[in-house]
Amino acid sequence: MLGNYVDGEFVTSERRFDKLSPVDGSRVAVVCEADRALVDRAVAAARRAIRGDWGRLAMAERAALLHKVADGIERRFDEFVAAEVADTGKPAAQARTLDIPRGAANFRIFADLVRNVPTESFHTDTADGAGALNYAVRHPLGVVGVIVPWNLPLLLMTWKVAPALAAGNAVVAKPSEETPSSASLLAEVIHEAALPPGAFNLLHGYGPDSTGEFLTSHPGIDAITFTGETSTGSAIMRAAAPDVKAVSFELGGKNAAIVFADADFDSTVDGVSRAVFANCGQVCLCAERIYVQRPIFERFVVALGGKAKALRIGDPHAATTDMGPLISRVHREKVLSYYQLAREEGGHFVAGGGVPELCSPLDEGAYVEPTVITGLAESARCVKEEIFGPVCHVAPFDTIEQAVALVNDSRYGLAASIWTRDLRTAHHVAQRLEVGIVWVNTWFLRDLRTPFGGVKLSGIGREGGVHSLDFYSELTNVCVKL
Ligand code: NAD
Ligand code: 6OD
Repeated sequence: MLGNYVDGEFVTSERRFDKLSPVDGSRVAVVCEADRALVDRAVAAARRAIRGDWGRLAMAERAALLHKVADGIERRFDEFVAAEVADTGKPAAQARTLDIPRGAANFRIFADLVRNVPTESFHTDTADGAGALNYAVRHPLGVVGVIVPWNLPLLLMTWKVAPALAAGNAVVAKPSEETPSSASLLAEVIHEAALPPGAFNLLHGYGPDSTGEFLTSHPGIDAITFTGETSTGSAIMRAAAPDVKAVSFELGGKNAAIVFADADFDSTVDGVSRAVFANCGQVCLCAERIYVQRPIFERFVVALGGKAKALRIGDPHAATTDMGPLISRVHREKVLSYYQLAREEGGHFVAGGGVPELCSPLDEGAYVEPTVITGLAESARCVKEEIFGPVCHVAPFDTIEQAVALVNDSRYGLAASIWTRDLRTAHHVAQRLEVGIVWVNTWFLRDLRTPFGGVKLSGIGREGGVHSLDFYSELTNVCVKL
């Protein structure tokens, strides 16, 4: 059974729910749902921690504790991999190379960063000639509510918990109801690292009318950092409004890739295939719109379709598996409804479009076929709306102007990738795209010091490096008359 972690103790609760495996429908865990009273306890414990032992720690002591958390994740690496694979069905190889290493790296980078980021200072002239000195000092925001989704559970939770703690805040975090396991292990590792009670609290539960809503509307929370769907961000913004809580939002996307005719063909097909199908298409940065310059359009479509058909779908523990299931049967219904919609909208299926035939027990899982579609109008819902599955639409373009206009014709603005050998074109186009992140000849290559976030419906604010510290702390300017 997975309990909540409040004030340095693991606590159960009356209400429980089952977490089911997306691989075969079996029960992965029984999870304790935190009710309003437990949310109150967690928030109160966090407040006490800030005023008590946690708040009194020197920055270097805090950073040392966060390094211990990173070490703890690495010590229990295999358990984290098993937890992440059990909850999500993602290939174990991916959990080993991406999700879990990033969990540890997130703690290390922000522990180091917080000790190395200066604050500003200005000398001001005054009439008497003596002048004044201004300098800024950083303070934690207070109690930070962290709400994260299920697609990269440990990576996304630690991406927010680590900088929040590094900046001296106390945290009350809620993972997705779909992915409680690695978050519970993280609570154990934080407990073993001996962070003062209340500095980190973990609550399990759902969103609306459950733990998520109780947390985000709680008057004792000073700020909310959220990753998830845009519509959820909107609901959380409403919950945050009465107390004017600070918010940082990393939301949905309808990301595009632009493939120019001069691109290195084979490596671009590989790169775009990864951008579409990684994690079964369930990365917020995945590309669902591919624009290919006309001279190579037909050849590219055939090659990408071939990549989709060649992906080996199956047991996430098998070394040969490239793609696991979607997160749940409910999510599969959503993705399949878009496949059906694409048919009705006149799309041509180059690859996929249905459910793969798998043997028992995987036939009870949430598997879908990786899918490549062409021929839809730019106004089609499948081209406009985020599907969050292993699917893309490929369309031709002729000129740079046209490509830029197509990519920018979206209510979302998270990420894009550009594939070309001509760096002049790459820079020119990259700077005109209305997105937070552009990759050139690569995808999802991360340097954790860089700004990460989206424009339009894809988010509010930037995290990463100093931008995380800017969100998770307040600056006070001190002006000293000399
Ligand atoms: P979701 O919005 O349904 O849920 C995310 C979290 O919010 C969960 O923990 C959920 O329990 C909680 N929640 C739901 N309703 C709530 C409410 N009213 N109040 C408080 N909490 C609530 O998202 P999801 O389905 O888990 O994740 C997929 C979505 O996340 C996609 O849209 C994807 O693009 C987005 N995403 C964005 C980024 C990014 O960095 N921009 C990263 C990962 C995922
Ligand atoms: O790499 C990151 O820091 C990050 N936040 C990735 C988000 C991926 C979305 O699914």
